[in-house]
Amino acid sequence: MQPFLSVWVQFLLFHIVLTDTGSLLKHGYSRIIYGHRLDGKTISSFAPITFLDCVEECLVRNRCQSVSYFKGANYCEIKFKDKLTAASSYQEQAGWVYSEKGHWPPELAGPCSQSNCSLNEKCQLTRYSSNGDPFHCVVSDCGLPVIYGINESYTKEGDAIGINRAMHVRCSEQHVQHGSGRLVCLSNGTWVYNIICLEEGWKEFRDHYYFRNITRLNETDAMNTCRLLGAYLVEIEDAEENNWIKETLLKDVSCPPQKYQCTTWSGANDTQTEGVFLWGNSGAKVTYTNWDSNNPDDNYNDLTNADCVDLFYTGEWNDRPCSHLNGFICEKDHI
Ligand SMILES: [Ca+2]
Ligand SMILES: [Ca+2]
Ligand SMILES: [Ca+2]
Repeated sequence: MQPFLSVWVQFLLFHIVLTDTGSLLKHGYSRIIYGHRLDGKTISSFAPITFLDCVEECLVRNRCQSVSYFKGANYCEIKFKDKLTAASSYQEQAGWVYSEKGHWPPELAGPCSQSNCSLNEKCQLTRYSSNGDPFHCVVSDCGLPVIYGINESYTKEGDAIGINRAMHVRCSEQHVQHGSGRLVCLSNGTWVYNIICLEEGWKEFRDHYYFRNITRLNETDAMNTCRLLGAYLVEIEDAEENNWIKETLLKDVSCPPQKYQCTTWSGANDTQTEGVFLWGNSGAKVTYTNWDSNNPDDNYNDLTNADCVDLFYTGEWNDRPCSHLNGFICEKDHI
């Protein structure tokens, strides 16, 4: 009697779940919007694929919000936005259907409805599992690229943020663009890109860009200001770089004979270990130095530690308390 009962219960359960999903499926179908598409905002696209499989591709990704499907070509685009979060991209387009993830039963994704994959991952069913897990998570997209100075609204047909897909970006109006603007999403989920956006006034030397800011800030605020510009406090690797900085960026700075009064922050400090100077952004040990003959002295009016490094207009280096207010030089790597 027992086995029979068990089979019967299973049958009943299966029937209930199926019927329930069936009615929810109807709910999903009833809320499809015909003749509409969300333009752009694509994670990935698939063809040929059935509409229901398209919805499933969306359901197994945390980031997916909606799908746009072109019936004529069985072409599916899964999107990281929907018509509420990207209203201006929601358009009338003949032959397309628009549907939102929330209108479909999560169970349509099978065991993946129970997954806790990250935002940039998708859930995949495991066929031959050694540890019994019915699914696993794999990287699915690179997320939206974070690049200083780009125009967020620019997109190109076919752009997508999924693995092995490409995006095209432009710099915003206030910036000068270097590079093609093409970005490719690598299989490890990171972007490799060919663009750098700079304000007027940045100068190029050996594949790096530099800008001298005359606002006087303490070292921490100077570093943070450089970071807001997608850059870092200058790191000087050799005599050529030091010399170029002196002749190009410091040439208008002069206050003889009081050279201590018009110094400029570099990115070096010995905050961690006295006497061991590191570059603040990369963490690399300072190898090339161009100390002034009386420095470093770790001394400032006999009062405080001098743990940050600034530059005299002569190009020579001095150690100073990091709280001192100085102009500063930001450096940015090339593409
Ligand atoms: Ca450098
Ligand atoms: Ca020191
Ligand atoms: Ca000093």
